[in-house]
Amino acid sequence: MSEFFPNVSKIQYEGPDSKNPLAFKHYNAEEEVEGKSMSDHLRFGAAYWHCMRNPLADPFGGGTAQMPWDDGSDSVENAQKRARVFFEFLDKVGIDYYCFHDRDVAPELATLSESNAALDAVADELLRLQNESGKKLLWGTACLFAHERYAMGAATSPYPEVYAYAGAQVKKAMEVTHRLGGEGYTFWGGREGYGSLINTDMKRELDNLGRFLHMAVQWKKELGFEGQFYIEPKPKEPTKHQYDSDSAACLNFLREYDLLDHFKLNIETNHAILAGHTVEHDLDVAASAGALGSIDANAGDELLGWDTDQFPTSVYDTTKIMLILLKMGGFTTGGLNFDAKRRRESHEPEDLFHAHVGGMDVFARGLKAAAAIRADGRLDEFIANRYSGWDSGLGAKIEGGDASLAELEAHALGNAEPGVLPSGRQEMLENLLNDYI
Ligand code: XUL
Ligand code: CO
Repeated sequence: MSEFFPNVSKIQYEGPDSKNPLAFKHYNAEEEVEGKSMSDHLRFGAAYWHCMRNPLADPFGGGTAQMPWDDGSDSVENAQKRARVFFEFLDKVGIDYYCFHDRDVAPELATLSESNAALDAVADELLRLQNESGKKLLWGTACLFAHERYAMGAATSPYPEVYAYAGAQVKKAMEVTHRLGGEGYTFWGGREGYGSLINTDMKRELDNLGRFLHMAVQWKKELGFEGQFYIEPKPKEPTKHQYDSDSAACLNFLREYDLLDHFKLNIETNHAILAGHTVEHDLDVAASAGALGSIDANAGDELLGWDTDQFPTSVYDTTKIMLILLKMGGFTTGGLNFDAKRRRESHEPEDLFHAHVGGMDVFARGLKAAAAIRADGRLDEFIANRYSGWDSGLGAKIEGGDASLAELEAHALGNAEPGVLPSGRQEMLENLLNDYI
């Protein structure tokens, strides 16, 4: 069997003292943290689109990525060969899951039937590779944003013919995801939004999006697909306003259209930041609604206000993410999908490994730090204490739903002023966090 990455052997855990750049210093798949292996906690996934299809272009210049295995053609053979390259990468880097769009794995051809046939043929190869390697599909999705027919949206297009094409694509992508044993299916509203309200009937577009997702729920039942549906929030880019702008907007949309039972959220780090939040904010909003499903792990750049899709490198950020995940009890169907690309300068195949190894290690450190903070207990204890007034007396009565404004008034009139409040101790708690990082 030919090797596509002859210079890279299987990445091993060598511990924190290792100087080998292609070794894990912290991610030790089998090591247990809070009674579960690191690989079970983290459930890493690799993004087919960034690893195999991203040429690393930018608005000022074309692609730089070296892909010596790719003949640049739209042939099924080329697509199948890419799948073999990808599985060698997964095996060597030690990532168990992957995610794809229909059009990443297989070419878009002259007609929908031809594209569907190509997708089936590539799915045959993906299934063979999965069976051979034990690798699994975290989620599949349909690319409803690249082709020019989707320039004005897909499920929110002003044009029913486009909407139908998008429906056909989702139907097929779900079928393939099901065939590959996918544990989830993601809807990212690539161009579901607007460039200007001046030419947009927003209410009509949102109603149509609601209908579209109900059709997907119906098809899921007919298929017998038991994977989890996710919506992935993003506030802007490519459109100026995306309807699924953040966790709160998605949850509101799902409630309004009676879809909340069928969907969870797939939160992407840099999307939350583009929405003007921290990632822990959007994760917490989703988790509080019982709807935190999966994570697209990446990072932005503090000085750039767009979706740079960089690999995560901040232990501080991963610690905060892991604190929320551990509190939630961990993933069920979801995982940490590296929706991240190398910089344009990192064009060699080997850079794919450096990027993922770093991302895996930084999440392993975040996991260990978060577990240590939980074991220490002072952070949780502080918060429990801060809100302990709600556990009994007046607080418990209010939380039990038994209080009226008249009773609150009687209480306030009959008691002294709340007085000087205890400190929030933000800096002390930030120091505590840093003690473990
Ligand atoms: C785009 C993005 C997508 C989704 C899947 O910003 O994150 O790649 O994750 O369509
Ligand atoms: Co994403």
